[in-house]
Formats: sequence, structure tokens, C-alpha cells
Amino acid sequence: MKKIVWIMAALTLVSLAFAQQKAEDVIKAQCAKAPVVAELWHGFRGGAPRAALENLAVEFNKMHEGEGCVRPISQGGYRDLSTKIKAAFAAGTLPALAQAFENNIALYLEADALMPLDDVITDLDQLNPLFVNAVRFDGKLYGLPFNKSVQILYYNRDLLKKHGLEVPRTLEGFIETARKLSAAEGEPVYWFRPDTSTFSYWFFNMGGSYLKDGKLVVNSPEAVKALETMVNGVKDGWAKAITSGYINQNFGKGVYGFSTDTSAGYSYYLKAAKFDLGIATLPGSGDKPGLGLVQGTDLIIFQDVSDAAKKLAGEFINFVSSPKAQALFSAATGYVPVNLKAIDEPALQDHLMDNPDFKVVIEQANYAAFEPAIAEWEQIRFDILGQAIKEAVLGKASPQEALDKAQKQVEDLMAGRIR
Ligand code: FGO
Repeated sequence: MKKIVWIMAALTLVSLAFAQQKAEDVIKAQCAKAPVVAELWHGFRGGAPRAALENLAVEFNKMHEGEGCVRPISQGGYRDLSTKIKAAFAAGTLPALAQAFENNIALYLEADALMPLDDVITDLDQLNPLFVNAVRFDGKLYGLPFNKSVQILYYNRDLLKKHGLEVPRTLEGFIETARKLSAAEGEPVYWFRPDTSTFSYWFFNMGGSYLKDGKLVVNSPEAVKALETMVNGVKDGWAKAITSGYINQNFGKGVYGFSTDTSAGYSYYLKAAKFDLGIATLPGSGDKPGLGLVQGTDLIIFQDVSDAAKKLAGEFINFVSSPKAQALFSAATGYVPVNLKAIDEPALQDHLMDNPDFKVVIEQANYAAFEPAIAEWEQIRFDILGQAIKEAVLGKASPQEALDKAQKQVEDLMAGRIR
């Protein structure tokens, strides 16, 4: 039996790789004969998000045959992508289109590199205003919300059933349920990556705010409390830090109960789970779901390309944010549909019929929060705050010490003292 499962898994992988390869080949052929090629640099390494993006490009290119083509090019992960874009600034090799987090947009705007999209986006009123507001800088739009995710609660339905427990709705209930399950199973069941994304969930729901009177603060009392919760969870045996790979890549290495993770992980989680995977809105306070961190990226258009490439790029962003494209993209990946009309599309309606859990993603998007959209944030979230979180979780410093040190580094960075 085990052997058959392995063979099937191997075949699925091969066919997936083949399907992906095929979309890439189709795009290559489409672009070979196109008079204009607009490159789209992205941060999807593979899986459903990359395949869904490539499928959209194939469709778009078919509709624009003889006019031009959009060519998605993976640059690795998201951080590789912004590193490569920074290098392309210097080399003068920027693409027409790229994915960008809001803080990346703030950085690229310092070089005045982006095209305003106010006159490009045709159906702005159809797009989720929460995402649209996040790409408005000094009153102008510089991004098209494309693959925006929100954190949700993933859980092991079999495990909850086994112990006769319900899905927790509040932070206190979450900790209590994780404690009970962990005690019963003899190992920690809340799995988390010790990073800024997980931290932001606890921080926002404990009333934290990164910006205080226009100042960036990472060592507020709420921040210390959030980090203490994560650290104490590990010490008390109800939380486990996953220090290598994504959570879904660690299934099978212990008893998984819960995680607070991006909705864009849904296709990966479903594929990896050997148990009945449930999703729910995040534990919050009272009757209200908790706030989920918005991640994923926007599409931007660089100024420094030909008018023909810019025109094509503009048509592409309208195409990928249309109700139909967003319905397909969201159903395939778990990203929040950025177009409010996507929900009426057959593709999303069918998906909801097959998988009623999916409404959780749409509901959770109403309870969402962003990290700061300032140019230095990417460096801060990974190299300063992210490091502090790891140090505290691994027991190398107390939460207060780690965050005080991080605050000092943030202030030095913002004052231009370190680069
Ligand atoms: C990821 C990263 C940022 C910033 C947040 C920023 C840069 C975080 C977090 C660091 O599109 P999202 O929601 O999810 C990603 C999607 C496509 O890769 O699928 C998720 N995934 C992939 C493979 C897998 O096995 N499981 C899985 O869940 C993947 O996370 O983006 C969430 C994770 C991180 O990349 O480690 O956004 N993030 N803010 N990155 N560079 N800059 O400001």
C-alpha cells in the first residue's frame, strides 16, 4: 500500500512539473514571435501560485497575439525578487512588470521608478478597497493588488475530534485548547515559524501597532507580550517552533494541531496533509475573528520601459484583476480574490460548493491588518525584528532584551547610521 502511495505521489509530481513546464514552453513560443515582450518578474518558486500565474499569462497572450506578450520570470522567492530588482536599477535592466510588497513600492518610489496606475486601472471600484488603499502613496496608485493573502487558522480536524474539542475562537481559548491537546498527546501541537509573520498575528491581536506617533516601535509592551506568548508556548510545551521550511513541509514530523499561516499556503497544506485539514477564521476576542496579516504582493509597472511594453503591462493588470481571472486564481491558490465581483463567477461558486471551507478566506479578509509600508521595512522584518524573534524563541535572549536591541537597530537604521 505504502509503495502505491509513493508511486502515485511521484507520478503527481512528475505530471505537475510537466504541466508547469508546458505552460512555460507555451509562453516561450508565444513570446518568440511577439513584437513586444513585457517581462514580469515574480517571487513564486513553483506550486499552484506559479502555475496559476503562468496559466493567466498564456490566456492573456492568446488574446493579444500579434500585439505582444507577457513573460513571467521567477526570480526565486520574494526576497530574491526585491534583491534582483535593486540590482536591475543599477544595471538598467528593469522589467515592465514585477510583484512588490507595499514597502517595496515605497522604496522604488524613492527612485521615482514607478508608473502611476490611476489612469490605467479600469475597474477600480470593483477592487477590494482595503487592498487598494494600501497601494496609494501621496494620493496616487502605484500597484495593482494581485496575489493578496490573509492569515487564517489551519487545524487538524481529526485531532480535535479525537479529543472532543471545538475550534477555538479567542486567543485565550486557542492557548487553552493547544495546552489540552499538547498535554494529551505528549508533544506541542501549535506549530509556528519564528518569524515576523507569526509574531504579527499575536502582536496585532494583543492591540499592538508598529507605528506610534509616526515612529516605528518594535519593543512596545504589546510586542513584548506577543513575543513572550510565543516563547512561553515553547517553554510550556504547547507550541513548537518550525525552524526549517514551511509548516506544510514538516507534516509527518510530529503531531500537528494548529498553525496561523497565510491563506496562500492552502494548496500546499491540502497536498501535504494526511489528516482532515480544517481552516477557520483566526482566534480573536469576543465574537469577532482575530486580525490576520495581509501578505502576498501587488503588480507594479516600471517607468523605464518602452511605451508599447507599458501599454501591454497595463492591459495585463486589468486582465488579471478581472472577476474571472481572480476567481480562477483564488480557487487554485487560496489567495483572497481582490475583485469583489469574483465571488459571483462560476469558477469560485463551484469551488465553494466543492469546498465550503473556502468561505473562511473571504470572511477573514474583512479582519485584516498590514505591516508598515515604509522603505526600510523589508530589511527590518527579516534582519532586525525577525532575528530578534528567533533569538528569543531559541532562548538566546529574553523577549524584552531581544526587542530592545531590535528597537535600537531600527532607530540606527532609520537615522541612516547603518545600511
Ligand atoms: C510570505 C513574506 C515578505 C514581506 C511578508 C516583505 C518580503 C513572508 C511570508 C516571509 O504570498 P504569501 O501569502 O505566501 C507564499 C505563497 C507563494 O510562495 O505560498 C506560501 N507557501 C509556499 C510554499 C509552501 O510550501 N507553503 C506555503 O505556504 C508562501 O509563503 O506570502 C507569505 C513567508 C516568507 O516568505 O517566509 O510573505 N513576506 N512581508 N517578503 N520579501 N518582503 O515585506
